[in-house]
Amino acid sequence: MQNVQGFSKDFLWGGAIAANQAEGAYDADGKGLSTADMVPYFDKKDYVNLKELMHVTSDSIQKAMAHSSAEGYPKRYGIDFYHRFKEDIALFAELGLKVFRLSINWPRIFPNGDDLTPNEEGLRFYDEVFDELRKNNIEPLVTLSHYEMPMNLVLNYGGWAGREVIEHFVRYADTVMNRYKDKVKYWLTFNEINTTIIEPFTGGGIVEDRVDNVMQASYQALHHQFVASSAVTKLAREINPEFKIGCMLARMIHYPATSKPEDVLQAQIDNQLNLLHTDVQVRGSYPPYMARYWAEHGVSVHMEPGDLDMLKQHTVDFISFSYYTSLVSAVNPEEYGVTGGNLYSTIRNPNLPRTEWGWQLDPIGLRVALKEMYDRYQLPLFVVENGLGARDTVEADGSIQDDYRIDYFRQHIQQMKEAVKDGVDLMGYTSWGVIDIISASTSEMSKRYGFIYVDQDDHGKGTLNRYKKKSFGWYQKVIASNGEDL
Ligand code: BGP
Repeated sequence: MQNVQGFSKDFLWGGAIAANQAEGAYDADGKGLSTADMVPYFDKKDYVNLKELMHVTSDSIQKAMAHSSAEGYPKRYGIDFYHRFKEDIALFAELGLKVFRLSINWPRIFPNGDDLTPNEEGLRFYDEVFDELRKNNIEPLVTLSHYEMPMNLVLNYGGWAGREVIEHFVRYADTVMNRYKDKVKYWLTFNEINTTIIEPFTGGGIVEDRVDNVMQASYQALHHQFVASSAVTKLAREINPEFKIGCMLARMIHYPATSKPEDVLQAQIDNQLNLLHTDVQVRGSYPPYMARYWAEHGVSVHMEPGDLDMLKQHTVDFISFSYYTSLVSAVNPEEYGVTGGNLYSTIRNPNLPRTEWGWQLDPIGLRVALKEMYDRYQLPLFVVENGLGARDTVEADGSIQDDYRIDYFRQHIQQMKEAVKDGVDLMGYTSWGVIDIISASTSEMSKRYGFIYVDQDDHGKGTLNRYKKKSFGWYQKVIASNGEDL
């Protein structure tokens, strides 16, 4: 029976980051180049045309591969978490985090992806990080691939469109799950797996100008990720039956622009295309609506014998997702104005405020998403990303008065609590960018999410000192009161 009063007493309050946006040290201790290392700082501030912002081409890759420093490539230097993790984890402990979501940087472990033996120095680094977390009573929640893969797999296998990548990923997962089997219990296979369709390079290592048909390549890559994810789930259960394996979706809830049935139908289609991913990973099979969609778009996904069985037999233990904004669908979208978001732009919703980056803020949408996903799957849910990207100002006295961030979190956590009272089985919540990191979509440092401020500008200048923002004390109170004191 759910606790109608609010969050369960073992609710996992936490914070999240990703290796490629935080660690830096992009070529230290044997690490190979990753897809994230190819993304330059982008000076144009067109936050609506995100395709352009996140776009990586054969030419830009060639340039990046020849560029042998971190300058101009912010994800290569991150916030130097690689060298400062002890200081950061001490701050997380002070904040009261019970769980910390991070990712393992795949090319730190297998620099080329297809190497047969792992890089010991990379493995040692995560041993130290997990030990430090455990010492501070913080449970790690680990994503195996968060928006990066070894570049060699992109150049030589076509990224995830290449079937061989499954075997390389499984070897990587086998290595780290065995190594950390007593240190890590919660694992996610792919961050925002739907990104492979929306942003094929970031999600699937697909260079769009190197394939004939981007949509075809993306769905093929996604299929390989589904199979890899199931194979890793199977393996995980053999390595340690106590492991809990989750899928991870960028939940993009679509509202119809009007009550016109055509718009309602369009919103339903868009919601289905988003939930396709959890349908496969939770229910264990492709939903019936995909056959027609693929046929109408000339997509034909090649599947090997045994693939569908693998998907069926090894489904996840829990569902995690990110939630930042809601989207709007219309049968004639060109009749409306558009706004940004980090994965794609959407129609403007006149009922919602927007950030400078065009993200529409919708706390109630989080409750809707939670209820609807629990209705659909009846599996424990975990909100593993939610947060506000904003520019912060350091006052003359050194303080950062981020009341806007407190308001954002208060409203979202409030709605989450309502969903729990509605009966949703919610395991935990990890706020995104618990400490300021490099933005995934814009590579800016100045789009900040943290409760902890990092002194660094968009061009990598600054002391890298960490400072507590006003929101730090607020979130500390929220955790200490188990979500009662908002
Ligand atoms: C999610 C990603 C994160 C992340 C966050 C905020 O889609 O999983 O890696 O950074 O969005 O996005 P951004 O950094 O673009 O503001």
